[in-house]
Amino acid sequence: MSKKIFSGVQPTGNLHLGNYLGAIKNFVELQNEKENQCIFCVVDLHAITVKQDPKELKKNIRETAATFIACGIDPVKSIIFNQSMVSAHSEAAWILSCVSKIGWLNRMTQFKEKAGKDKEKASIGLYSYPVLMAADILLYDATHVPVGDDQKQHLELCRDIAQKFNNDFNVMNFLKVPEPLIQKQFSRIMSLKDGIKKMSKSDPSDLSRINLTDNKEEILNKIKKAKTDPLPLPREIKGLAQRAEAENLLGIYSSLKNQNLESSINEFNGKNFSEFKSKLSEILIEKIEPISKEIKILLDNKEYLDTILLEGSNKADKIASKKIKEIKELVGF
Ligand code: AQP
Repeated sequence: MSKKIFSGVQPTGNLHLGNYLGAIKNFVELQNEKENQCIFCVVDLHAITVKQDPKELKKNIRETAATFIACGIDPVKSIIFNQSMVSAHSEAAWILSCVSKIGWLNRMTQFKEKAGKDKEKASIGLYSYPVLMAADILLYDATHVPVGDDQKQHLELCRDIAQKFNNDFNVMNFLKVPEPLIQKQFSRIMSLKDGIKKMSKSDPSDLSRINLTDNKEEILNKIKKAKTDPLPLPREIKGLAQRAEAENLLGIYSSLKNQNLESSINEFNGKNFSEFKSKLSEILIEKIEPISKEIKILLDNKEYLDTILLEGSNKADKIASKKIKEIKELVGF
């Protein structure tokens, strides 16, 4: 059955291995299933929910588009665009925020994590971020949304918002209730420095993540310095209990190799970390270095990237402006 796929990535800096294994790798697989219609968005409106330097933001928008393409998203098969170019996203976000309940948003754990201790100083945009995300998805009648595990709660909220809008305006199935597509395994890649913290662009330590722009030397250095524990690798899965770093590194290895955790455990059966780390670096270099080289080539061709984004935005706008018109009609505008 054909799926309508929508997903987005924030242009908030270097994309990393977590974005790749948790989301973009899956985008490419979905795109390559013949029947699917895919839309991948550089969510720049989401990016400004925390302060951005305008020059950096512009650079990061192109870099995110370049990363999509370098990872295998084909702008001919899929729509690649940036959110701020399609005004329906902002309009739909406002209308949907008037349908959403404060109590629902109060439960969002990502806001709590990102706002930190001083919630009063966080922007209203950061708080209502999931409503904008719902607008993104619902404008395109997306049936499936591939995301990392950290976005699961936002997807559930999107489903609630769609259902409430349909009920409030008495239009069964007008906003399509989307299904999350979250990989069963390795859907949350953790920091290389702390196995219980998510790998993230905003972590101040560059050693905490493998960037998709890292070269061979950087990958080798980061894996060499990645946190481990004093024990050898386990001989069975249950030996990973309370060993977050070992589990994360074995997860990364398995995901890159497209094999399950058990196969990786059997492969390194009780060996020490140094042997495993050299194999892990090898597969990382094999998979990430070509992406990193391609990103650099694409970034030298800004005009090409701008054309892809412009053409993608025109295609997205055709779909989204039709839907927002219908939404406005239902609301009574
Ligand atoms: N560590 C991760 N493991 C698995 N998936 C991840 N994703 C992000 N980090 C991981 C998935 O990547 C997609 C795009 O994410 P995003 O950049 O839009 O937002 P984010 O989740 O807030 O990513 P970061 O790196 O943590 O950004 P900052 O530091 O700027 O907040 C999503 O599908 C996400 O699930």
